[in-house]
Amino acid sequence: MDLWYTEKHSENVGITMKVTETLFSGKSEFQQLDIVDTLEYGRMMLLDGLVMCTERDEFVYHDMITHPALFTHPDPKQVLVIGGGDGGTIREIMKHKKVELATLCEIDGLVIDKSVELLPSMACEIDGNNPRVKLHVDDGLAYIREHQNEFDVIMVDSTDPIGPAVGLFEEDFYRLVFGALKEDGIMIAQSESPFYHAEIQKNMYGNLRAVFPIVEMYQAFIPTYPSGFWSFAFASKKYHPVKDFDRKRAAARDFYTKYYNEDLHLGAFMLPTFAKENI
Ligand code: AG3
Repeated sequence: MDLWYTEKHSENVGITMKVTETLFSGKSEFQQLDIVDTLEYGRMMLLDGLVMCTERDEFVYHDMITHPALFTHPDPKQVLVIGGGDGGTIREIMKHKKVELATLCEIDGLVIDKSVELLPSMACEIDGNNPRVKLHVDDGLAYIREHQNEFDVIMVDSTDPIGPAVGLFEEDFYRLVFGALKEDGIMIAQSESPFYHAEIQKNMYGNLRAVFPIVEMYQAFIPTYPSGFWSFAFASKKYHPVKDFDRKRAAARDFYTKYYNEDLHLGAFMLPTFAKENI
């Protein structure tokens, strides 16, 4: 039998992959979770039918949601990840020796459990064995309300703004994030595709600008996401991701990054005209 999975990226376009095996399929209190094996991209996690990550291209997303902020902030010690239950973001954060503690606040415990079981290359640091990682199964909004003025960097590793993540794109949430950061803190959030999601971006970046003095967009090429042209928001109280970037420290990193490097850090903030119009 030939089994193919399609995620529609618009009414008329989608991405289709040949599936060899369904490893898990089930519904949590929050969403539908599926983990399947594909011929081209390896194991793949879907939430409510949308591609979250694949073994083959997750390095792009997880390098880019973490390293630009961690090489801009001079001394990131306390880091919070909201969402990110697959563990890929925490895995990259752990490569930074300056980080004393990374907290993962994921609303859906099933995503963490199934990632540890079925996606070990991503979830290797969230299996409960790393003392520098703290796991919290909780709503991100509720969590940061109780943890004001605590973090150097906060990364919002969310799904699209439908379902449980809607609140993570709103101004009220960004105000709470602002308060949860120390006075020179940085927030990163995945910010959808400039090609397909102009309206979502305009709304999201408007909300960020209402709260943070420095707001920039940067891009990454992620083959399995809508259009492949993906983006992240860099919202900051003090440090600018290009002007305050410590190129020497990034170049001297003592770990391998398959996507990120000190040249790409700067290049990622250079945007095509149509993307600039969304921020
Ligand atoms: N976060 C999901 C990005 C959104 C993808 N959207 C889509 N396929 N329509 C990824 C989580 C990885 N840690």
